[in-house]
Amino acid sequence: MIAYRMLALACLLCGVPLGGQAQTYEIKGEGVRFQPEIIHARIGDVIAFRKMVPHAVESIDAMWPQGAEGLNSSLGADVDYVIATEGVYVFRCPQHWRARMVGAIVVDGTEDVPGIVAGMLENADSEMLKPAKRLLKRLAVLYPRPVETP
Ligand SMILES: [Cu+2]
Repeated sequence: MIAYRMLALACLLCGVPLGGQAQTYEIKGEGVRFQPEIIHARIGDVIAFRKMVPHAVESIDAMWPQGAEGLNSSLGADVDYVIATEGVYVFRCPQHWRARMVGAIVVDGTEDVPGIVAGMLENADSEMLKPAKRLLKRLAVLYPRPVETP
């Protein structure tokens, strides 16, 4: 019983819901794309970037949940990232940014994903963030904004 309580406390502290098994999701570098490009995950899940030669992963600051640890891997290196915060995470390969090599993680339970994605799309009008637009449009289709009734 005490052990169970300790476990429950540990799970509370690390944000993993008790009874929920943390999953590992693999994202591979394929050509100049992340495969898959969009992943749905839960807090506590691990995103495992594999087959990263000749790629790298870098969080896009303007499209990353506030307070979440950034991501910045070395060229060609595998990297594991543990999801600790709700939100929508958009990352890129700096080597193939111009080729629009971008990916996203959407965390279950995130409030107003359509609103977040719409905000990111507006941001992506700037010349600097334009390469993210293709992926954000895919996200906007997956998470449409509710139709407003007059
Ligand atoms: Cu790349």
